[in-house]
Amino acid sequence: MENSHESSDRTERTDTTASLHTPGWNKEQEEAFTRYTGPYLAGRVTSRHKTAFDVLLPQGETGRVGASGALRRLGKIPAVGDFVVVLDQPDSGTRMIVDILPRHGTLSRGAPGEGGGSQVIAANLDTVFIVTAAGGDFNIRRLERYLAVVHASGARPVIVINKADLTEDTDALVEETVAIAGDTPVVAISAREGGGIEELSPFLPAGTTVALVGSSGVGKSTLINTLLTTSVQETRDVRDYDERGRHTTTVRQLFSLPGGAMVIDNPGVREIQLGNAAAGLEETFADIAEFAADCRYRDCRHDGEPGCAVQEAADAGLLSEARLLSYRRLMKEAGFQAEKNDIGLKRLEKKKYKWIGKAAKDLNREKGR
Ligand SMILES: Nc1nc2c(ncn2[C@@H]2O[C@H](COP(=O)(O)OP(=O)(O)OP(=O)(O)O)[C@@H](O)[C@H]2O)c(=O)[nH]1
Ligand SMILES: [Mg+2]
Ligand SMILES: [Zn+2]
Repeated sequence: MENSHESSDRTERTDTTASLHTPGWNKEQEEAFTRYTGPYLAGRVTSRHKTAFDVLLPQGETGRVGASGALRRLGKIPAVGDFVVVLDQPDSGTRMIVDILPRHGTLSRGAPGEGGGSQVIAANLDTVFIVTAAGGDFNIRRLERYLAVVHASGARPVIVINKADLTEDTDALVEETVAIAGDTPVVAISAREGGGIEELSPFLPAGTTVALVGSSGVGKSTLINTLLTTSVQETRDVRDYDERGRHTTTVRQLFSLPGGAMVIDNPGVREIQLGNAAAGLEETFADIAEFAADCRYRDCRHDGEPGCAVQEAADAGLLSEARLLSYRRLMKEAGFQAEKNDIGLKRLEKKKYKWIGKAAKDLNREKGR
């Protein structure tokens, strides 16, 4: 009896400090949160819906809450993985996100469509599993593109080759991948059968957040189910993809693993847009950057300039021609998107005012405009 009394006492004490123990957050976020005294909770966005967000709250409870008007007026949209400040006033029934705590490891992509700009896919990532599969999906050039995007995010990439059970020669795929991966670890697994899964555990210590990205049908949700040791995410036979071209996972979602790591399942994408990944290209093509140190011109684009050491390396067989082509293509695309993003930003500014709608007009009138 006494024991149970003690433990309920402890639970109560935990209540008041619980907001300081949001799993996965860092010092910077914790510090930013200390500015909030009063009826505020720190939480983490696990899923985003049309107008509301699922937020994991300190007691392990998940609440569906909206974002405050002030936050929306600032154009701040919480993303999955974000640590947020929730105003919680049970008396008045108010519960809403009022702030987004500082982000790190943010995965973005160039927004589709004419607007440009970049979209935050997921925030506060330590690691990103770039998932591909033996068979039709496996493509070195696509992996380079993913590497560029992930390197630009600040999170650490890991290449996961799934469906190892489908091929006799996993080693060859791994070897081919390692050749372009630089320092990025490459792991071959079979998510469905569980083969090689334990090799992922060094990347999943308690408190880390990992996002899974990759084409539709490579087995991201299957891997999450295996890691969760229960089937939470719906998966579907690959043959259905070809016939209907639909994706199984449609909502981005964060899950807590039994070991204390958190994983984010993403809907498969056809081709990831580079967005502002120019910075990530340097790291992805570190071998080219090394050769480039000997180019005659400092701003050499390694595209036919005289005295280009990169071209010389390719001619000498030290660098594959296909990889050089891939580099050029991605560089051009990144440059193009950077331009597009500039235009997009201006448009976004205008759009933002449209969103604010009447409120903005009122505000402008007040300002005497
Ligand atoms: N042979 C084999 N099949 C697998 C493996 N992992 C997943 N699959 C199958 O691949 C199909 C697609 O798996 P999903 O997990 O739904 O793929 P996904 O990447 O989540 O797809 P989206 O949600 O559309 O992005 C399913 O039929 C899985 O059973 C594996 O290791 N080996
Ligand atoms: Mg899925
Ligand atoms: Zn050059």
